[in-house]
Amino acid sequence: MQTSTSLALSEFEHDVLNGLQKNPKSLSSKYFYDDEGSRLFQRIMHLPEYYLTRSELEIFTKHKEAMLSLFNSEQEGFELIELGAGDGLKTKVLLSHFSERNVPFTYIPIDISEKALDELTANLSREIPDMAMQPVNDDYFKALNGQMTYSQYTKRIVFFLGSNIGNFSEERSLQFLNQLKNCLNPGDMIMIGFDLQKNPFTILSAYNDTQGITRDFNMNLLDRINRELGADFRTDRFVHYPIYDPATGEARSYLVSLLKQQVYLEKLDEWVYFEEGEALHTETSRKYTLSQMKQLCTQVGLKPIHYFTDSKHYFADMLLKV
Ligand code: AVI
Repeated sequence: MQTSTSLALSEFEHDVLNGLQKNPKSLSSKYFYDDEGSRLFQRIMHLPEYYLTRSELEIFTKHKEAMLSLFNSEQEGFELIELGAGDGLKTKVLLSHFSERNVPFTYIPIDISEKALDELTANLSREIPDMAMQPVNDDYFKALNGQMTYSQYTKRIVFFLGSNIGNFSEERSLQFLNQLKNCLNPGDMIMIGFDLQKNPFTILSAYNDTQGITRDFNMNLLDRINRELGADFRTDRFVHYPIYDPATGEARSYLVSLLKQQVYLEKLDEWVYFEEGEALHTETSRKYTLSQMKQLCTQVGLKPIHYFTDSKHYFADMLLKV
């Protein structure tokens, strides 16, 4: 007889069940971003403690002219592909600048959240009406394999901003960069945003804001499992617990069970058990030194051509050539 769990599970169902049944427990941070999670992340980006977005915005504002001359050195125009575009706040600074300069380019934002992408495209169509834009609503790994086709421009510049790379393990980062490189041609470029190692208290506060928005963002993972898998997680029985380890450069977020408890996942007909004090790992946000950044990229054969930083040296965007 087939039990409910032996029926084909979706990737989400499979990963949630696996992650909650292993020891130590962990869930992938990619599952933060349902519509509610994407909305909470937009709020995080405006928090006073979350310096990452402001630092990268400063970099783009300060270096837009230098970036343009590196992107369009042969005046041939380009496709600007942004992976995980979100609200495009930082990129908008560049897009407006390029448009004002009548630079020939097409903007291709790729995002898994349809809502975030709709809002972004509506906003950009209003603010930069003459810009050519081709949004793609997909997981960017899938989009990378299937959707990256040539437009009228042969040169492609891929943006992977906001320290998104920091949410990957080292192995996954190398795999991702390799995969990206294989989709591109010699001469194409990649710009990657890295959060830099700094005062550990500055980093820790970014993941432990006083308004509790990051806590809600982390807890939303449990709410999402409740919504989608009919689970009965009680978020008041868990605590949001972020740490930063300067020895490894890893900020890690956990949800720690405040008591011995069991949770039922109705859709999967499975029980999950937590001990008092047991941790569920939900996210790693890796911070880099400049030499670690370069080493990561050169390991896959990408050539660093320039890096840009903000005035506090909190963040760096590295431009690489394929
Ligand atoms: C999307 N990512 C780069 C964010 C980060 O800083 O790791 C996600 C985030 N998690 C908590 N706050 C923000």
